[in-house]
Amino acid sequence: MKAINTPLNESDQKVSLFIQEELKRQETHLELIASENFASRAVMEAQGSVLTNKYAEGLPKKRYYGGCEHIDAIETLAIERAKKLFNASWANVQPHSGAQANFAVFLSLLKPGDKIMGMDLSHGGHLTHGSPVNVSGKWFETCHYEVDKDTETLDMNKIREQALRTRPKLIICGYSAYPRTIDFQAFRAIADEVNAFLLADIAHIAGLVATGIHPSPIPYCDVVTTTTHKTLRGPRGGLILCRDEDFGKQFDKAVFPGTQGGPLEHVIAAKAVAFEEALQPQFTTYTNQIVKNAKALAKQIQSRGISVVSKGTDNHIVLLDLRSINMTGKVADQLISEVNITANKNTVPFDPESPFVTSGLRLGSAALTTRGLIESDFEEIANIIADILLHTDKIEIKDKAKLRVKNLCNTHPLYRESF
Ligand code: DSN
Repeated sequence: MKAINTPLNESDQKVSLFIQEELKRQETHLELIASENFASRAVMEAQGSVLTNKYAEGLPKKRYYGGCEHIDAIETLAIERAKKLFNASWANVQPHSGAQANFAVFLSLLKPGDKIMGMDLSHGGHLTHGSPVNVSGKWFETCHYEVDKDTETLDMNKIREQALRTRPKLIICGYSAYPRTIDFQAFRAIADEVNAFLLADIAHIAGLVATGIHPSPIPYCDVVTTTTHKTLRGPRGGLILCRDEDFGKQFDKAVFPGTQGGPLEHVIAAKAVAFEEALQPQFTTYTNQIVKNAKALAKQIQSRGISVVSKGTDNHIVLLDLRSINMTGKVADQLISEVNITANKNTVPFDPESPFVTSGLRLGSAALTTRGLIESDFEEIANIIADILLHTDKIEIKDKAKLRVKNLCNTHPLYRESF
């Protein structure tokens, strides 16, 4: 048999084994990382297809290589589905990631030294929104807004005052660890007042936006970026959307040749599949359940005496403030991982700890909702986490927690057939 026809488990047993081990890990652990989800077999099949072989710089019908007729059909389908899903006039489906999507927007709208204003990373913002360690913080002047100390939510009056004082050229809204609804219309009013562009990065809430569970930024923002793999449940990748086609053409150029080379057409095909899945009524049922589950988790964990940032959630994120039980995020992360629950330590607003230690634990409900868990299951998860964090020295509680996790995993199988 020629090497090109040899299946992975014969041609490279090491890689094949590691993939099988990772599948087992995903099946036997409770996945609460707020930015993760489980893509469908159809999405993964498209992503693992022969499309990976094809170079297709440019856009459908405007390529630099021959042989793009099928690629063009696929990318056009992805673009049309993305526009329909988000009610946008224009879409670019080529960004390799959310960070790449944001970088292309910056290239298009800004010059080095211009000022951008985004949420502070430790309050829930993102590295690409002006962090000093990211190109967005190195090439642009930055100023950051924070959440209000008492409510731990956005205070639009304070953000307006800051924008009037600092006069940014670009305002960024949309976050990585903010559990509450974002008022895009209020951001638009501020951007208009200071003559700034407005970017919404909806990487986390894209699935909720697509289904109307969270208000859409499209009518209010100059441009919207997102990833496709979080609540949207597609392949790992990025997407740029806007309502002005002429503006969109600028973003096209900023993606290629501005910041990227050959598009990942196998990923674009998988995005097309995921967008079609998200257009189905069952996906709205799914995203509704995501929020119901997060609310159940937040309520139950608070009833056990563990504080939650902003005292609840409107989306898929529940951010525990562990100062309420004198614990760091680093310790909590370790404790829950010992009973096969996966999440991540995270700063909370006004965190006294470093980003490596933190005072918070970020939980998300999207992935386990895909596995079919409902509110009562999330209450059980809240109780398992509380038992573990409140009784760190009791080995019998830990042993029992592992069994409770195993039971939830067994009763909600992930992929029903092996790969
Ligand atoms: N890493 C993603 C998250 O966890 O929110 C954002 O880039």
